[in-house]
Amino acid sequence: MNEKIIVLGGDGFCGWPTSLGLSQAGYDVTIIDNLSRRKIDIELECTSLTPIQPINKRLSRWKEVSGKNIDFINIDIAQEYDSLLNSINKIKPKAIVHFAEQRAAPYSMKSSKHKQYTVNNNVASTNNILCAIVDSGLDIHLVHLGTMGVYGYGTAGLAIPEGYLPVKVGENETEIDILYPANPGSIYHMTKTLDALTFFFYNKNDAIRITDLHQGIVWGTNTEETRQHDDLINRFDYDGDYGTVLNRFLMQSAIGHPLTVHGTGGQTRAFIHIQDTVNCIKLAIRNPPKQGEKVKIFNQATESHTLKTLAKIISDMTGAEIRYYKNPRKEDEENELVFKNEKFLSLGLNPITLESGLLSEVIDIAKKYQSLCDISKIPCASMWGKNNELDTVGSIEPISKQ
Ligand code: NAD
Ligand code: USQ
Repeated sequence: MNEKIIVLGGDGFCGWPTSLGLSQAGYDVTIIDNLSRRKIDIELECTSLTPIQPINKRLSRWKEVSGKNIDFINIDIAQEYDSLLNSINKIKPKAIVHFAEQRAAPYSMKSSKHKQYTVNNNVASTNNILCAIVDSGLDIHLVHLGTMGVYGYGTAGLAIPEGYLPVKVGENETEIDILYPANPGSIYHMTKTLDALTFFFYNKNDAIRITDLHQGIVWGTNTEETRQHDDLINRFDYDGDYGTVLNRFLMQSAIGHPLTVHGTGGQTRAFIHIQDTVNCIKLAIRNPPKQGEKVKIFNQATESHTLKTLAKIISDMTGAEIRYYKNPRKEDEENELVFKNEKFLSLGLNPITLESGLLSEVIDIAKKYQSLCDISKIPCASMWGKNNELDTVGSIEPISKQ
């Protein structure tokens, strides 16, 4: 019998291609999702640039294309604890992959309601899953999608380790490993740092086997499986709340919009292609922590770049104009970022980098569906504080706070 996996949040940008990738790899996959991301599209009056199909159409097309079945259960895991527990007891999965959180930093900063929703949804979801694993009495490996943003985006002065920082304490300078100090840059990122403490506790108290993947910004749309049929296409967020920077720049270049660099463009961030997200999760599932081992933390990112470098690469490829906008966020206008990622490399990850030619695939997809783009949704209109102001005009010169 195939090993069973539950994918929480399996209808989302990372969860959908991962569910297909795991199904293709021979796992018996069940998606649990409350479709809240589709409801947020309605709230924001914006859709994915790519025409994503309803979940049941996605699944029936996958069955037709691959011959493989994926089950779907609609549960709000932050609010419907009994249904979550019943599903876990019935399915008895080997692993649960947890994508089911509100993941956009700008959306989490939009208003007090959005702050409350993000905290309530994300913190309760993670706690409920862990509670349910304990209640089930089953030995289930939890694989969580965390973020590189838990480390903060100031210049760290060291290569950021994979989760734990060795420090020397006391007169004898005894060396201990502590969780790397949390430094969230948004309410969303704060929920991820709270997740990390929650994992620490359940691992210590209940010996739950947990892998926390500190993922960088995901780019790309298609994977080996989503390419197999138009109805399997992945979502592509381009709006000011959910669109992430590299995919936004690629899409902007495709439709003739200036590339929207915030501030000076000196911010350095970590990146990973969506196919590598899928590959990393397969590797994490195949390499669970041992019984009693502390939470396993991987940095799930393959390269880092400043935003101005990314803009220059895309502008050189496409001739797109680069413009600088007043930064809606409170963040360092420049930072260095060096991180370790040896753990996935040692497990055999062969990273897909910007040089791999896939940048043009994303531009082609954006061109193909450009008629579905609402240009009015491009500006980042969620502000981090009262002193941040909406800038829809931009400048040809970098904008420094000084
Ligand atoms: P997404 O919003 O596209 O997908 C999240 C999915 O979870 C959605 O389908 C949503 O409906 C579901 N969901 C949310 N709350 C739920 C709840 N209470 N009950 C059931 N389902 C719920 O986000 P994504 O881009 O796929 O990100 C997935 C995970 O990966 C997130 O936890 C995010 O923090 C992490 N991550 C994403 C990126 C990125 O660039 N997209 C980078 C690093 C980490
Ligand atoms: N930015 C621009 N122009 C834009 C959009 C963003 O300059 O048009 C800048 C932002 O100011 C920021 C950087 O690009 O400095 C990254 O912003 P982003 O929206 O691409 O990414 P972020 O908010 O960090 O969040 C995304 C995902 C989140 C994940 C995180 C990984 O939405 O779920 O956790 O990437 S990480 O950044 O490593 O923390």
